[in-house]
Amino acid sequence: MILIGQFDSPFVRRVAIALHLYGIDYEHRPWSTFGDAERIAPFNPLRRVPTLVLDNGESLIESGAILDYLDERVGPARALLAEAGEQRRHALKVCALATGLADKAVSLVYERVLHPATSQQWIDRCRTQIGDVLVALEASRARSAGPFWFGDAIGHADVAAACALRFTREAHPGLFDERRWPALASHAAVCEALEPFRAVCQPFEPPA
Ligand SMILES: N[C@@H](CCC(=O)N[C@@H](CS)C(=O)NCC(=O)O)C(=O)O
Repeated sequence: MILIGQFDSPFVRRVAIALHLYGIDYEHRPWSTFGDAERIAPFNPLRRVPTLVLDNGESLIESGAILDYLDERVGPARALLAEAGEQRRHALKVCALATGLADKAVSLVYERVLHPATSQQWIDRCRTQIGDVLVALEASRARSAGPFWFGDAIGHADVAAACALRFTREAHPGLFDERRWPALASHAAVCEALEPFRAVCQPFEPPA
Protein backbone atom coordinates (compact mmCIF):
# COMPACT_ATOMS: atom_id res chain seq x y z
CA MET A 1 0.00 0.00 0.00
CA ILE A 2 1.03 3.59 -0.52
CA LEU A 3 0.70 6.37 2.06
CA ILE A 4 0.47 9.82 0.51
CA GLY A 5 1.36 12.88 2.57
CA GLN A 6 4.17 14.43 4.55
CA PHE A 7 4.95 13.50 8.14
CA ASP A 8 4.73 17.10 9.35
CA SER A 9 0.95 16.66 9.01
CA PRO A 10 -0.43 15.45 12.37
CA PHE A 11 -3.00 13.38 10.44
CA VAL A 12 -0.51 11.66 8.12
CA ARG A 13 1.88 11.09 11.02
CA ARG A 14 -0.78 9.43 13.14
CA VAL A 15 -1.61 7.00 10.33
CA ALA A 16 2.08 6.26 9.63
CA ILE A 17 2.78 5.63 13.32
CA ALA A 18 -0.16 3.19 13.43
CA LEU A 19 1.27 1.42 10.36
CA HIS A 20 4.60 1.11 12.18
CA LEU A 21 2.97 -0.11 15.40
CA TYR A 22 1.02 -2.70 13.39
CA GLY A 23 4.13 -3.75 11.47
CA ILE A 24 2.44 -3.13 8.12
CA ASP A 25 4.81 -2.30 5.25
CA TYR A 26 3.96 0.64 3.02
CA GLU A 27 5.50 2.86 0.41
CA HIS A 28 5.61 6.54 1.24
CA ARG A 29 4.89 9.37 -1.19
CA PRO A 30 5.73 12.56 0.74
CA TRP A 31 3.68 14.75 -1.56
CA SER A 32 2.79 18.26 -0.48
CA THR A 33 -0.92 19.18 -0.46
CA PHE A 34 -0.13 22.41 -2.25
CA GLY A 35 2.98 21.77 -4.38
CA ASP A 36 1.83 18.27 -5.41
CA ALA A 37 -1.95 18.82 -5.42
CA GLU A 38 -2.37 17.54 -8.97
CA ARG A 39 -0.44 14.34 -8.18
CA ILE A 40 -2.75 13.71 -5.23
CA ALA A 41 -5.94 14.49 -7.20
CA PRO A 42 -6.22 11.12 -9.06
CA PHE A 43 -6.22 9.37 -5.68
CA ASN A 44 -8.25 11.91 -3.71
CA PRO A 45 -10.30 14.63 -5.44
CA LEU A 46 -10.12 16.65 -2.21
CA ARG A 47 -6.32 16.80 -2.71
CA ARG A 48 -5.95 16.18 1.00
CA VAL A 49 -3.66 13.94 3.01
CA PRO A 50 -3.44 11.34 4.38
CA THR A 51 -4.57 9.26 1.43
CA LEU A 52 -3.87 5.53 1.57
CA VAL A 53 -3.81 3.63 -1.72
CA LEU A 54 -4.42 -0.09 -1.27
CA ASP A 55 -2.75 -2.78 -3.37
CA ASN A 56 -5.97 -3.22 -5.40
CA GLY A 57 -5.86 0.48 -6.34
CA GLU A 58 -8.64 1.56 -3.98
CA SER A 59 -7.98 4.88 -2.20
CA LEU A 60 -8.91 5.46 1.41
CA ILE A 61 -9.27 9.02 2.68
CA GLU A 62 -9.72 10.65 6.11
CA SER A 63 -7.38 9.52 8.87
CA GLY A 64 -10.20 8.06 10.99
CA ALA A 65 -11.51 5.94 8.11
CA ILE A 66 -7.98 4.82 7.22
CA LEU A 67 -7.32 3.76 10.82
CA ASP A 68 -10.65 1.95 10.91
CA TYR A 69 -9.49 -0.10 7.91
CA LEU A 70 -6.09 -0.82 9.51
CA ASP A 71 -7.75 -1.85 12.80
CA GLU A 72 -10.02 -4.22 10.93
CA ARG A 73 -7.05 -5.64 9.06
CA VAL A 74 -5.04 -6.46 12.21
CA GLY A 75 -8.11 -7.64 14.11
CA PRO A 76 -9.59 -6.63 17.47
CA ALA A 77 -6.91 -8.31 19.58
CA ARG A 78 -4.16 -6.10 18.10
CA ALA A 79 -6.18 -2.98 17.28
CA LEU A 80 -5.09 0.25 18.98
CA LEU A 81 -8.69 0.83 20.07
CA ALA A 82 -11.00 -1.16 22.37
CA GLU A 83 -13.53 -3.14 20.38
CA ALA A 84 -16.60 -1.83 22.24
CA GLY A 85 -17.90 -0.22 25.39
CA GLU A 86 -16.89 2.66 27.62
CA GLN A 87 -13.16 2.48 26.87
CA ARG A 88 -13.79 2.66 23.12
CA ARG A 89 -16.16 5.61 23.62
CA HIS A 90 -13.70 7.48 25.83
CA ALA A 91 -10.76 6.81 23.52
CA LEU A 92 -12.74 8.01 20.50
CA LYS A 93 -13.58 11.21 22.36
CA VAL A 94 -9.92 11.85 23.13
CA CYS A 95 -9.16 11.17 19.45
CA ALA A 96 -11.88 13.63 18.40
CA LEU A 97 -10.56 16.32 20.72
CA ALA A 98 -6.97 15.77 19.62
CA THR A 99 -7.73 15.73 15.89
CA GLY A 100 -10.05 18.72 16.35
CA LEU A 101 -7.18 20.55 18.02
CA ALA A 102 -4.93 19.59 15.09
CA ASP A 103 -7.59 20.83 12.66
CA LYS A 104 -7.68 24.21 14.36
CA ALA A 105 -3.90 24.43 14.48
CA VAL A 106 -3.76 23.65 10.73
CA SER A 107 -6.47 26.28 10.08
CA LEU A 108 -4.41 28.86 11.91
CA VAL A 109 -1.43 28.09 9.67
CA TYR A 110 -3.54 28.50 6.52
CA GLU A 111 -4.96 31.74 7.89
CA ARG A 112 -1.48 33.10 8.54
CA VAL A 113 0.19 31.89 5.34
CA LEU A 114 -2.50 31.87 2.65
CA HIS A 115 -4.79 34.80 3.39
CA PRO A 116 -3.47 38.23 2.48
CA ALA A 117 -5.91 39.80 4.96
CA THR A 118 -6.35 37.65 8.04
CA SER A 119 -9.53 37.53 10.09
CA GLN A 120 -8.86 38.34 13.74
CA GLN A 121 -12.27 36.87 14.59
CA TRP A 122 -11.28 33.51 13.09
CA ILE A 123 -7.84 33.58 14.71
CA ASP A 124 -9.35 34.33 18.12
CA ARG A 125 -11.92 31.58 17.67
CA CYS A 126 -9.28 28.97 16.75
CA ARG A 127 -7.07 30.02 19.65
CA THR A 128 -9.98 29.79 22.10
CA GLN A 129 -10.91 26.35 20.76
CA ILE A 130 -7.31 25.15 21.02
CA GLY A 131 -6.95 26.53 24.56
CA ASP A 132 -10.16 24.92 25.79
CA VAL A 133 -9.35 21.58 24.18
CA LEU A 134 -5.97 21.65 25.92
CA VAL A 135 -7.80 22.20 29.23
CA ALA A 136 -10.05 19.21 28.54
CA LEU A 137 -7.22 16.95 27.37
CA GLU A 138 -4.97 17.93 30.29
CA ALA A 139 -7.71 17.03 32.79
CA SER A 140 -8.39 13.75 31.02
CA ARG A 141 -4.71 12.75 30.82
CA ALA A 142 -4.07 13.76 34.45
CA ARG A 143 -6.86 11.38 35.54
CA SER A 144 -5.13 8.33 34.08
CA ALA A 145 -2.15 7.12 36.08
CA GLY A 146 -0.81 4.58 33.57
CA PRO A 147 2.01 5.13 31.10
CA PHE A 148 -0.63 5.62 28.42
CA TRP A 149 -4.06 7.25 28.34
CA PHE A 150 -5.98 4.02 28.83
CA GLY A 151 -3.52 1.81 30.70
CA ASP A 152 -0.31 0.01 29.87
CA ALA A 153 -0.73 -0.27 26.11
CA ILE A 154 -0.45 2.54 23.57
CA GLY A 155 -3.62 3.32 21.61
CA HIS A 156 -4.95 5.64 18.92
CA ALA A 157 -5.79 8.28 21.55
CA ASP A 158 -2.14 8.42 22.65
CA VAL A 159 -0.89 8.75 19.10
CA ALA A 160 -3.50 11.33 18.06
CA ALA A 161 -2.77 13.52 21.08
CA ALA A 162 1.02 13.34 20.72
CA CYS A 163 0.85 14.17 16.99
CA ALA A 164 -1.52 17.10 17.59
CA LEU A 165 0.70 18.46 20.37
CA ARG A 166 3.89 18.26 18.34
CA PHE A 167 2.28 19.99 15.38
CA THR A 168 0.80 22.74 17.57
CA ARG A 169 4.12 23.32 19.30
CA GLU A 170 6.08 23.51 16.05
CA ALA A 171 3.58 25.50 14.00
CA HIS A 172 2.61 27.93 16.76
CA PRO A 173 5.48 28.40 19.20
CA GLY A 174 4.09 29.73 22.47
CA LEU A 175 0.58 28.34 22.04
CA PHE A 176 1.42 25.12 23.88
CA ASP A 177 3.07 26.15 27.15
CA GLU A 178 4.46 23.02 28.82
CA ARG A 179 4.17 24.58 32.30
CA ARG A 180 0.42 24.98 31.88
CA TRP A 181 -0.14 21.45 30.59
CA PRO A 182 2.25 19.18 32.54
CA ALA A 183 0.31 15.94 32.00
CA LEU A 184 0.17 16.58 28.24
CA ALA A 185 3.83 17.64 28.11
CA SER A 186 4.84 14.42 29.84
CA HIS A 187 2.56 12.39 27.57
CA ALA A 188 4.14 13.95 24.50
CA ALA A 189 7.67 13.31 25.83
CA VAL A 190 6.91 9.63 26.53
CA CYS A 191 5.43 9.10 23.06
CA GLU A 192 8.08 11.05 21.15
CA ALA A 193 10.79 8.89 22.76
CA LEU A 194 9.27 5.73 21.25
CA GLU A 195 10.85 4.28 18.14
CA PRO A 196 7.84 4.67 15.77
CA PHE A 197 7.49 8.35 16.70
CA ARG A 198 11.20 8.92 16.08
CA ALA A 199 11.02 7.05 12.78
CA VAL A 200 7.98 9.00 11.57
CA CYS A 201 9.04 12.55 12.06
CA GLN A 202 9.46 15.65 9.90
CA PRO A 203 9.95 19.21 11.14
CA PHE A 204 6.99 21.42 10.31
CA GLU A 205 7.20 23.50 7.16
CA PRO A 206 4.38 25.90 6.29
CA PRO A 207 3.00 25.81 2.71
CA ALA A 208 4.92 28.19 0.45
N1 LIG B 1 -10.06 15.37 8.52
C1 LIG B 1 -8.89 15.11 7.74
C2 LIG B 1 -7.92 16.25 7.91
C3 LIG B 1 -6.69 16.09 7.06
C4 LIG B 1 -6.01 17.43 6.81
O1 LIG B 1 -6.44 18.49 7.28
N2 LIG B 1 -4.91 17.37 6.06
C5 LIG B 1 -4.28 18.59 5.64
C6 LIG B 1 -2.77 18.48 5.83
S1 LIG B 1 -2.35 18.53 7.53
C7 LIG B 1 -4.61 18.83 4.19
O2 LIG B 1 -4.75 17.89 3.43
N3 LIG B 1 -4.76 20.11 3.81
C8 LIG B 1 -5.08 20.54 2.49
C9 LIG B 1 -6.54 20.91 2.36
O3 LIG B 1 -7.31 20.76 3.33
O4 LIG B 1 -6.91 21.36 1.29
C10 LIG B 1 -8.26 13.78 8.18
O5 LIG B 1 -8.44 13.41 9.35
O6 LIG B 1 -7.64 13.09 7.36
